[in-house]
Amino acid sequence: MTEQTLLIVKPDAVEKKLIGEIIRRVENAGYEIKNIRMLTLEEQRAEAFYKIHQDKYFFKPLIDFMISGPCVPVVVEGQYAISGLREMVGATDPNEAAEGTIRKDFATNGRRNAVHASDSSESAVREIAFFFDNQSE
Ligand code: 3AN
Repeated sequence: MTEQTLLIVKPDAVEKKLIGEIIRRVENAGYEIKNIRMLTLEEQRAEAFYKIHQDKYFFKPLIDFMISGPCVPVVVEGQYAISGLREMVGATDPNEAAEGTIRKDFATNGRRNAVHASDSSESAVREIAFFFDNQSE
């Protein structure tokens, strides 16, 4: 089944000049890049994106990190892209991420963890629309 998912190259990975390397891995795995942009999230937009985590202890530092610099949202398409990208990305904490995953190789810790990838088809639809509908910013 062909699916689309949202990958975000987070501010830490942009700062480390890893945009190309991360996208190369995704393309080498057989996926197609369907859309891409670079932006710096405003605080309220970041809070809206991570609304599901608003009561968690890590919410404020997560938001501060996500607005700290530019990020690169990417629409990725391919067979079972949602679960496939989650597998390529690896566990939230790089210490728990499998060998060869993007977070194992590039994340600093559970917050500065290089990338985001949608965790379900509902999230993918919402997150792609969040960054690529009504693109006036
Ligand atoms: P994932 O991105 O692996 O699906 P989520 O959705 O549970 O992780 O969490 C969203 C983001 O919140 C993570 N990518 C990470 O940046 C941050 N986060 C999650 N758990 C923690 C934690 N225990 N400490 C710090 N930041 C966290």
